[in-house]
Amino acid sequence: MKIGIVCYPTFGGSGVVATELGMALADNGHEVHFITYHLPVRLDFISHNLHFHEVMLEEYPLFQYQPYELALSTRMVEVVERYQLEILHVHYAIPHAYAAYMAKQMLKEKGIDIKVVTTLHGTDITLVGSHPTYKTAVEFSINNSDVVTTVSKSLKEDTLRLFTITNDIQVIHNFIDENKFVKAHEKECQRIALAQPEERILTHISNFRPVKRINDVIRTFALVRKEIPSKLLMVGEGPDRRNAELLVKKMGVKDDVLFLGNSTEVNELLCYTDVFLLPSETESFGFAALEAMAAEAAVISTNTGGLPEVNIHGVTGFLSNIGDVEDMAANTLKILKDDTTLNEFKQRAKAHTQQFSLKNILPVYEEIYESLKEKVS
Ligand code: GMT
Repeated sequence: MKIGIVCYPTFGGSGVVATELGMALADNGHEVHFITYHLPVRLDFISHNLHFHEVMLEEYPLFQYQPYELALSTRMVEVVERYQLEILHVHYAIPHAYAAYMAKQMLKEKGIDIKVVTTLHGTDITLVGSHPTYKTAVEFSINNSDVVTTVSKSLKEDTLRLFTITNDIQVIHNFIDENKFVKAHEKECQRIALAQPEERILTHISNFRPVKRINDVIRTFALVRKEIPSKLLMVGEGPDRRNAELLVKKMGVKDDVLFLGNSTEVNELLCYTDVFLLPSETESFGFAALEAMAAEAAVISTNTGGLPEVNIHGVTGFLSNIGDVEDMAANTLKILKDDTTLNEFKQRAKAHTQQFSLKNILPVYEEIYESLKEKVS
């Protein structure tokens, strides 16, 4: 099929998931067109089935804010017409579902019936989407999509609780392409480059926004390091990085915390990891934790949102209440107490990712696209 994918092209989870989906669809023979404001960071042009269409913005002195939705819907119309796309799959409701609705109406005028699939990812519903500034438009665009999916059961419940939804919502969990993690593991993992043989490695990956509570990562690590020699890898960039660096100094753990910036090679960085820390305030799914588990890391997370669907308490890691760094540190120490226990957690984490395997999830999206062929809007 010919599918347009609209997403944020950044390091955030929704953009990464959308890009991985597009690449997997292209590998499976579909023609995939990314429509976004720059090349998605995870996109590698390995297939002639992958295309990229940049959304360009025009400066004009009157605009305090450039009207991105207008430019995006115009670009969607152009690409759908030119490449005869059958589906527009938009990831993250704001403003993508709204722009897709407008594109659909414009195409209808031209006699083209484009089908819109909207995947809700998390903050487009919880932190941002339900805010009165956006709520009416978000609700409208969810109710007027041809198909709506959420990345967890928890996010579906949040959507139904926060909005008046008249459309069906299908839960399709995020997925991972295990092959990418197998390949990373086959390469020799040069742990010694980052830590001494007796040290454990803890990792956190995010966009360092307040919702990720990265100070809790550092506080948890500081408690763990008192008991066990260890290093903390902080992967990502964002507004809370500076404060986190100050906290690391204040807590006297500066020499054992490495801030590595953004990375497109997370599977290779994760091969070093024993325990992945995700103490978020809210998390619709926790894709970063799933990637860590695929790389054989145990997970210490909060028990919020969709995290309990990914991280199973006492099996793949542990869940704690938001902000309870003592509990997170105590649980980390339970995992790290000896090699046997650590390896058991790692193996169970890896095994649990099988239910989020690309080979199971990709056909679900393909079935949705196929089913829409028959539907008349
Ligand atoms: O929270 C982020 O890191 C970014 C955000 C996004 O939309 O890019 O992530 C959301 O979507 C991810 C992919 O579906 C989920 O794994 C994250 O849990 C979700 N973030 C939140 O709900 C805070």
